[in-house]
Amino acid sequence: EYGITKPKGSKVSFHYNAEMEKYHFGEHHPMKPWRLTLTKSLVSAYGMNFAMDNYTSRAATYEELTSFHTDDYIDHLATVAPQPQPLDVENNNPDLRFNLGGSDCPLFEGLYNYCSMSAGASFDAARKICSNQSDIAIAWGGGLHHAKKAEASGFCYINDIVIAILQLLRIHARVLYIDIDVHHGDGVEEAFFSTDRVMTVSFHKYDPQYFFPGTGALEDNGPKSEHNPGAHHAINVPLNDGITDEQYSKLFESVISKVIEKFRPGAIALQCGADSLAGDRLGRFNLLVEGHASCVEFCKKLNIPLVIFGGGGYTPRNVARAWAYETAVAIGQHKNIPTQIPIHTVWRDRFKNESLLPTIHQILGEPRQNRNTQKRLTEIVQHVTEQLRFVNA
Ligand code: ZLV
Ligand code: CA
Ligand code: ZN
Repeated sequence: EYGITKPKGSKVSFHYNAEMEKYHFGEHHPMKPWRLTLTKSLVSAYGMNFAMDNYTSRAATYEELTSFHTDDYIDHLATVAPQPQPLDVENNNPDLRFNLGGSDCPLFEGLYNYCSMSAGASFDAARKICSNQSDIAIAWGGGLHHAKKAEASGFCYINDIVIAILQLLRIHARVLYIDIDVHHGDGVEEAFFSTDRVMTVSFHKYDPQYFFPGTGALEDNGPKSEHNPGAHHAINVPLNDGITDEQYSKLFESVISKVIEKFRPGAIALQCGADSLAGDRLGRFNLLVEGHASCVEFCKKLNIPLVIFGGGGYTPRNVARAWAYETAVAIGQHKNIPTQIPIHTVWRDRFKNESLLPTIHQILGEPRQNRNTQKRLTEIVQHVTEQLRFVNA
């Protein structure tokens, strides 16, 4: 279909397991695992699988999960029984162990299997990069950046990204982590806080009082002690509501090109949370699919081994559009595919006559007022440049 063939360029692998779709966080919870079904079906409808190596990912093993998490947390996660939702929406129920069972991280049927599936795909993706069998490895079911060593947080139970980066570090001296989810990538930042082998860069909406998780200020760049190797290795790009494609992609390119020049990573881990798109149920930005995907395009052009993860994204049809288009970017076909979504059974009713690349007026959900000034964005680039003066790779 559409003349998609094996590319001469990058070798791309796609890591996916349809089992993840069947789990539910609860009726009113914004995280909908079936957005992965929509993504997969759009990718297939365009025939993109013919240009990739497709793997049915497996569940991560106990050993893989405990490469980052503590044994007692994983033991608890594996055995804890689902329970009715507590009424306490403020999430300060004193009975919560490991922050499980509140409204952000509910206990649901099959939770352990869901988490280990997500981590399994990301782990496999990283291994394909390590063995040089892929140049780009895609795991849309991963990207759960808030999970801590012994704690669930913000819809994330297992930090598949940290587990994948630990694999990349077996082969590569330095790994760059980039996070374009609208939320701060706090779990990944914290996990590699004390090492100079991982640099983390998160772009996010920042409002310490009112926007989750409240961390990730411009001045937070790792341990304050100069004797700690992790100092200056956390980069944060705090943004306000309504940032546009043009501002965001320019900012992304200037920050990331400076980071690459200084840090010279052997591999890149890119979290592509789609809640930074316009109209997202939880997000605040005005990005279109093109602006979001320009980050993937930029990373691909660097010709550095790349693992791509999913993450947030709460308006499922927009999530599927972005991740399908970014899969096309990975295989180098985004300029060739028709923007009219192909008629395909799962999509027939949902997407008929809709574009893969909706404008700000067509995208589902309302755009926000842009509260990002050029002055502030320039200050951000300046601060990042100054931090990088301390980095020697
Ligand atoms: O996209 O939640 O604001 C990666 C990711 O980055 C909070 N949680 C917590 C902190 C105190 N609150 C209140 C708890 C609310 C629990 C229910 C919702 C239910 C319906 C609609 C929205 C939410 C919600 N929860 C919106 N924002 C939150 C955040 C967590 C955001 C996690 C983002 C995860 C996958
Ligand atoms: Ca982010
Ligand atoms: Zn998010």
